[in-house]
Amino acid sequence: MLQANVTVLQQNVLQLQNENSALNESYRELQFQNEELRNSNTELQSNNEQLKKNNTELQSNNEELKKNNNELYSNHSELHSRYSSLRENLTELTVRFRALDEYCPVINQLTQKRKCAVCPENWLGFSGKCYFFSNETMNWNASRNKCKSINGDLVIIETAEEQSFLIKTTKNKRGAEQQGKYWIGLTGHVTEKQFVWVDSRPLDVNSRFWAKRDQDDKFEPDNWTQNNLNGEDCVQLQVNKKYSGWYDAECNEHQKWICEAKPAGLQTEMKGNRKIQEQPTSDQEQNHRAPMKQ
Ligand SMILES: [Ca+2]
Ligand SMILES: [Ca+2]
Repeated sequence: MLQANVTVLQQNVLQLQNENSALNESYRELQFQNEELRNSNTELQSNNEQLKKNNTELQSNNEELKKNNNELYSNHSELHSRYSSLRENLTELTVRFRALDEYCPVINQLTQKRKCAVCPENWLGFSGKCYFFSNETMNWNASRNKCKSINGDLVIIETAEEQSFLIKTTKNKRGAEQQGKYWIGLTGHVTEKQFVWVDSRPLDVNSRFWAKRDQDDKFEPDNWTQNNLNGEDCVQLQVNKKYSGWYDAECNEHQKWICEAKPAGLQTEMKGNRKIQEQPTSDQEQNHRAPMKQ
């Protein structure tokens, strides 16, 4: 009996020993897990600190951006208002610069030196030259002599701009129904084939503005011989209802005339804001060119 109890006790002790071992094992395992959790916790705390720091930084950045945005918006408004004001200045300067070029053209491209034109009373200034439009009528020779007597000569037309200015001015001068006809400084006296300006230069083929006739849409010059067998040796600028430009005509016709002269030189800076007439626009009807009749 005693022996049997000892055996049972021994078995119990063995079992308890096994259980103790298992518990020890579990304890070690729990200690290990506990250690791991502590580490994780430390790490999470550190991450949390970092996130808090980042959040503070982002908030501060956000404030800064808001400030910058407001500043940019205010700069934009200011720039927009300055831009509008500059545009206004540009428009005004463009008008004034046109006047400057017309009355005081650049005479030296290198130094940009300008010379201002001063035209006599009743003469018009354009691009550094002075122009006189007569009200009387005379033949071509007498007209030329009149121009020479006032230190000029019949007009020599060199550019499309000059042609446009003359057309525009004669259009403004003529009555509603009246044709405008003006002698200019071009003749075909020497030979009909070669027109020559009053300064003896031949007509530049790139700068000629012969008219297209209103009645038959054909171009001048035609050296019309029906009225005079000598034909037509003198040239006039005509402003018609449809087309305007140069016509060859009989030199003995009595017509108005246009003189051109150099202005009195005055080297000065332009002062004030002189209001001037607008530059003539390029008007197609003023620029018809025809090959010369050979
Ligand atoms: Ca000229
Ligand atoms: Ca003719």
